[in-house]
Amino acid sequence: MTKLRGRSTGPDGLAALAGVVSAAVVLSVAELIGAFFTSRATPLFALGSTFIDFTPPWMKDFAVTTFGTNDKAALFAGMGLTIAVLACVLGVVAYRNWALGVLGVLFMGAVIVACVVTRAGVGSADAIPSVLGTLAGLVVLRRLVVLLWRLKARPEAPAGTDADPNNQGQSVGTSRRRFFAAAGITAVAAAVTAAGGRLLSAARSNVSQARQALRLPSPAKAAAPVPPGVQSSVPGVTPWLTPNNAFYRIDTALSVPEINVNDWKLRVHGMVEQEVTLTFEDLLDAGLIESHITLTCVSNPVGGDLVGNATWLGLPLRDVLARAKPTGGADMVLSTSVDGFSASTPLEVLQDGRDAMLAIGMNGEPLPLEHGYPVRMVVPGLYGFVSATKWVVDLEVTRFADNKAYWTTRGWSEHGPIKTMARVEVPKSFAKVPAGKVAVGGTAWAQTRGISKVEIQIDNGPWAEATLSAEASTLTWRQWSYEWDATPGPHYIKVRATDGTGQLQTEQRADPVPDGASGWQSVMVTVQ
Ligand SMILES: Nc1nc2c(c(=O)[nH]1)N[C@H]1C(S)=C(S)[C@@H](COP(=O)(O)O)O[C@H]1N2
Ligand SMILES: [Mo]
Repeated sequence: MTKLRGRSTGPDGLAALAGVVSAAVVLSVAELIGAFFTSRATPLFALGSTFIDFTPPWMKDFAVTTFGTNDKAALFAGMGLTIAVLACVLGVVAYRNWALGVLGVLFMGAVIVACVVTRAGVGSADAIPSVLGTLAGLVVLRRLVVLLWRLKARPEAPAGTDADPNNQGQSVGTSRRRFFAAAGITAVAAAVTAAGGRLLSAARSNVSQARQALRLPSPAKAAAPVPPGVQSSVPGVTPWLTPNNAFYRIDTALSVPEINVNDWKLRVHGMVEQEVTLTFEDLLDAGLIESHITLTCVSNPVGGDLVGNATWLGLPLRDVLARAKPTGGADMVLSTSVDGFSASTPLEVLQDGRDAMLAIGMNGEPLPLEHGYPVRMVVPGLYGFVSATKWVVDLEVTRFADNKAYWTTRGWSEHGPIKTMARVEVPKSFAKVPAGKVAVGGTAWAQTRGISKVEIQIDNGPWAEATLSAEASTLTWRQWSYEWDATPGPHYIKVRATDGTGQLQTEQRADPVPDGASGWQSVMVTVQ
């Protein structure tokens, strides 16, 4: 008790607390009012998205390697901490010099509003939640600071006499309690307001229900049947077909865009003879195809799991382009999502006959919201960052010389063909296994080229061929298994693949930046 009531929590400490509580009010009020505006326009989402846009490639790479698909949670945590520190400073400034504090708060409010209104697909009216939130925060800050000034106006208790009932500690204590009560009540109110805002926006959004009610047509051209034996015989190897809820998710969207199918439109323009606009209805009525395609993220490290295999339903992009008729000289299609992400895909790849599509279905369901509902691109053989635009709304036929995509302006490559890769999944790295016959298994991929061989090397022994599982198509990954006669001690299992053209996977180690990781994976296991 003495600690709280004594000089250890000086006025600056309390002022910092006032700052944090006021910041919570800014965010929660904006969150609540934001339920009636574009969901991506509340301060936290807008600040976070802006931060992501300015993330240098090494930091994106670090975030994905360190936090994997939890990178967004990590970003929110980091942002929360930064905001808390800034709020402490602003609280102290406001306590010492109110006018300066107000300026600081208004400046922060302006930064938030700037982040909000510069988001793609966000209108200037979307600034309203942030503006009202900032004003509410200012009112609360004023109230708390006034309480602190009153506290300061009282004569200080003489040192070491806190427990003496006859000194002024009583009234200082009362003021303190009043401050803590006000701060506490406001903090609780802010938490309730924020939770209410989240619930309200969830209730107001009906996109998720609309998705559930949506029935997709069957394809005009069904996918080639999956041959038996695509799954590795080794227990514990990844399922050959990745269930939607286990499919990796990578994107810059902090708040998943919510698009109504009735509002969705795709504009195809640029270097075309005929500008084309497609509605969702148009897609449903067109000749849809279905295809098994393995998607891979360029940020996937050697041995990583940012890769998944699904059955996609969609309209071939070559059909879409045939309607628009690209003019000579065009060599790229810049696809843009509703939230401003963009990808540059070579025009020829979209016309060369591979199953590149505007996908609406994933494993027999409409696309899950976080995988691009209602429409995304899927292009076999290219990393997602140059091809797999989710929530896609715009295709511009253009030239690499004239336009740059989202990640290309941030240090990543312009082109992104998928590199041949093999991965050991069983046993896991650093596993302890009993001596004798050990089942080794995993997956390899080289989309559009296929996998013709996977080899295993134990320690520095000879390379031995693994048994390949059946191949569904060259657009999908291929699993493998190998029986290892393990002797006690520590051992290294190394893996490498050869693609369908006979090209051996490169041993050359490369980081994901700028165009994908490479190298042979090696896992260490202990045989007992
Ligand atoms: N709108 C949008 N689409 C996007 C991205 C993005 O950030 N925004 N990321 C791309 C990247 S880098 C990859 S690897 C794939 C991942 O798709 P998935 O999340 O469905 O697995 O989406 C691509 N499409
Ligand atoms: Mo990616």
